[in-house]
Amino acid sequence: MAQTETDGQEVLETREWVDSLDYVLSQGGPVRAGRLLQQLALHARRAAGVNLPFSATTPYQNTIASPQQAPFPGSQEMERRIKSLVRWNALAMVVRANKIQEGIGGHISTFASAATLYEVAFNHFFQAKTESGDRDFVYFQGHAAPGIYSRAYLEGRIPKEKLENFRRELKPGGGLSSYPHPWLMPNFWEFPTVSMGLGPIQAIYHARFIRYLENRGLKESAGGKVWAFLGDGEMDEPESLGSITLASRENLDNLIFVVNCNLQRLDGPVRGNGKIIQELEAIFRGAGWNVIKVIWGSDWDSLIRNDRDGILVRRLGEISDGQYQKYFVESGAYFRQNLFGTDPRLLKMVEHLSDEQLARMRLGGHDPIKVHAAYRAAVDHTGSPTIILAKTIKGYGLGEAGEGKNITHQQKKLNEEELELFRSRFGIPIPDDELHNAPFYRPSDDSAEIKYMQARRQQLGGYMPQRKVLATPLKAVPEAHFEEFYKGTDGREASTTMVFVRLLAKLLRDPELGKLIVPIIPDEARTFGMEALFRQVGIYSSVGQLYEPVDMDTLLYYKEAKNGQILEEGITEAGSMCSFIAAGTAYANHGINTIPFFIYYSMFGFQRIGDLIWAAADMRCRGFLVGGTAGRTTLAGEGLQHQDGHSHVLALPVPNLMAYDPAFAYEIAVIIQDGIKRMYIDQESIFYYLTVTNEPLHMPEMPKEGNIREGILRGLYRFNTSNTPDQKLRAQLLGSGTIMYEVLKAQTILKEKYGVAADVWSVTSYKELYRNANDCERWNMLHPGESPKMPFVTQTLKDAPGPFIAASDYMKVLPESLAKWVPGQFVSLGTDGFGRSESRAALRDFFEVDAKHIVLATLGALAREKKVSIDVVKQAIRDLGINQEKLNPAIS
Ligand SMILES: Cc1ncc(C[n+]2csc(CCOP(=O)(O)OP(=O)(O)O)c2C)c(N)n1
Ligand SMILES: [Mg+2]
Repeated sequence: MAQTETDGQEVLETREWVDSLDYVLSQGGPVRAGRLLQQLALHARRAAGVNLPFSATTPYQNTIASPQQAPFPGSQEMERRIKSLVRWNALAMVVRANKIQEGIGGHISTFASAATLYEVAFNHFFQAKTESGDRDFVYFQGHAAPGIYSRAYLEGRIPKEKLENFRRELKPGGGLSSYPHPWLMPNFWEFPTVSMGLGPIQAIYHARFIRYLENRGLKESAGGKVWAFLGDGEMDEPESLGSITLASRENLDNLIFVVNCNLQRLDGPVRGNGKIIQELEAIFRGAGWNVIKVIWGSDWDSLIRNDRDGILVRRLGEISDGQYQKYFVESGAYFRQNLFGTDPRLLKMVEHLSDEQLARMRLGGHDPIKVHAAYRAAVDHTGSPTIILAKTIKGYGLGEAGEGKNITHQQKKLNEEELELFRSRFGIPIPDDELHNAPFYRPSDDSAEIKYMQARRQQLGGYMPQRKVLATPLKAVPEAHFEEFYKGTDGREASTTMVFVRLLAKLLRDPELGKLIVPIIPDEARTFGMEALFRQVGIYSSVGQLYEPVDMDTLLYYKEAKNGQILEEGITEAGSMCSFIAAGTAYANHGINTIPFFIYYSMFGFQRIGDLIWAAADMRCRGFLVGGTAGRTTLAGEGLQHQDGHSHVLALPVPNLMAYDPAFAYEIAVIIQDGIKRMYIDQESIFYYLTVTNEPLHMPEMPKEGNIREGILRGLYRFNTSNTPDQKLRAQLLGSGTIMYEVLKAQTILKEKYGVAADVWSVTSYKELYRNANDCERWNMLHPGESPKMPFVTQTLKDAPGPFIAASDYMKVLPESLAKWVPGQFVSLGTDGFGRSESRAALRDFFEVDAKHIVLATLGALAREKKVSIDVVKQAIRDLGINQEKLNPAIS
């Protein structure tokens, strides 16, 4: 009894406070009310040590209360009709594709849940071009592609035939790619997002890169936004969350995440036993983002407004996502009983609603008014990035065919009855007898719907998505920058990293080119001897340098500046790669030919962030990836996790990536010079991977004879010829990277001790040679009877006598990929296996790529050709001090 009395008193007391607050609200507005609450909290703490319980979340209701909503500016009815048309054609595209070709796939339910989120943005927010010439960038969720195509069809940008060939890209006339791929649809898609997690992290770094361009004076600040549309399941990817504090730290109010919280992923609920919206709210609020929850549609407004004691919102917050999912598929009666039935006061709140009305209560993400209000608030918000968490139903509108069901993600077929229901629900004028074909439907150009949507897009500057290359080609880069490197180091020793850094410093000083270069480093500048650049061009910081650097009195102090040029990203290869992509695609997105050089520990490149490199390739990204401290035996001491003997193997799969393993300064100069020309003058959609090492070596002068430049670029040239070519015993040694120097030592030993005259070849790119050889073979296969093409590698080596011995600091498979085109016996030495912490000499002995093993391999090959006796080889093992019983490095 006493309990109830206290309860009653509490209720009364609470009411009085709420009434007072209402009064303050009506007189002073929400800002005043917020201040008052803060003062009350402070007072309570001071007076009686009352601490508010920590809460990372706000109650389970919309962040924007209905009175605060921006008014909806368009025609709701017209936009609903347009949205229905987009829905229908998106669905028809997938259903038809799978009727024609069983198993071709496609997704219906992702877009079905996101249609309102997209349509409101298309009609009111996505700026294709503002008056100031700026624009928005949109990362569309990959699986929503059918909806984006469908809209483009209605806009008259994609013909029906192409729609028909969704996922049939090889059909005559072409089709539409399954997901956003700029490589495949270079005039349409800008950002490949379907590998989940890569969209959000790229969006963050893109938004930051825009600020970088603005702060460096390369771009006018004009208020364009970067939007990323994401799945709630996708937020589990580490890349989705891993860089969110960068966005808040950098105050990126040009960035908006829209997470479609349909509570489901592929197999089932995202958080069946929890609440994904609350979880994400806590994470993003904690990280300093502006969080806008769009949970309930307008149907809920009056219920929530009348929930004076907060019992409804409390109850809504108790229910798990798994249970909410159940409500979506259940009847209104179940909903009433299960959700409201726990408290007679709750039941009373909904007694005026029928079961049917209850079942139809819309969620926030399906209500254009709520979605519009959230976007408006996000666009107007300043000082931090915004995330919108919109609650929706996966497969919305599919009814029995999958709405809200666990199977919905994979649903691609609808029977006639299901099609009929969908058609009727969205009011598409297709007669019953045509329904079974799921025909596309587009009203005529002068229909109200098409006119409305065209007018909206016109108002917003044009269609989206649309990919255009805006930059004009660069002018030729002066030869003078490169000349010093052709001369070699004249007896001094230099590592290829030092050479690269010196060349970079020179390019940075070029009056035209210099400003376009974007050096990107994940906390390894000192490792690569690049600290001189700190002072030369500064480290980018959006706030400048707010402290006195501890090394201020040194020459190479850590200089941060608002117009600093280096992107010193900290320890994030993924983030750095995203900066690389942003800078390497600016020629298209921003019309600026920025040239990124991303310099990193080669081991943490392809192996760690290979999928981002793949996305960069898809995006036609340009620039130079520079794998530093590369090579399994060249990086002394670091051991298993650091020594990279396979990045060149992992570079093989990327079709438009040029991969080079240069040995000498002049090779680096030739490659970079040609790279800039091909990418920024000739406008080729390629990018570069270059390995450089930290072993100080004598850099020779570029040989004068032969077509060395062409050889370097195509992958192979003769570095030197044996000076005793009349010798009976001949061999050809192929070297690359620092192992070239072991090859040169082997050449001397072979000559002096074994009377073998060997030529030395520099292989700068096994990948280029492999690609060229395959290209020739393919052509020959397709053109029988015509004079066959000879691969460059065969052509170059065809007159070279003796066996061929290749040695590199990478896996044996790399040279071996050429074996069948090498005109003679071919032996490959490489560094298969786990690295060790050791000295270079010990490592090269262990991996059998040092001079003595090259000598042994050469003698063995000559013995197989019966040119030397086997006893010579046996004796060599003893003379060279080779341990025959040592462990096999490949498996130990
Ligand atoms: C990196 C990656 N892993 C797995 C997939 C396969 N996949 C495609 S969609 C999907 C579920 C997506 O769920 P969610 O992010 O919630 O998007 P929704 O369709 O619900 O909007 C999965 C696992 C993928 N595309 N990318
Ligand atoms: Mg989902």
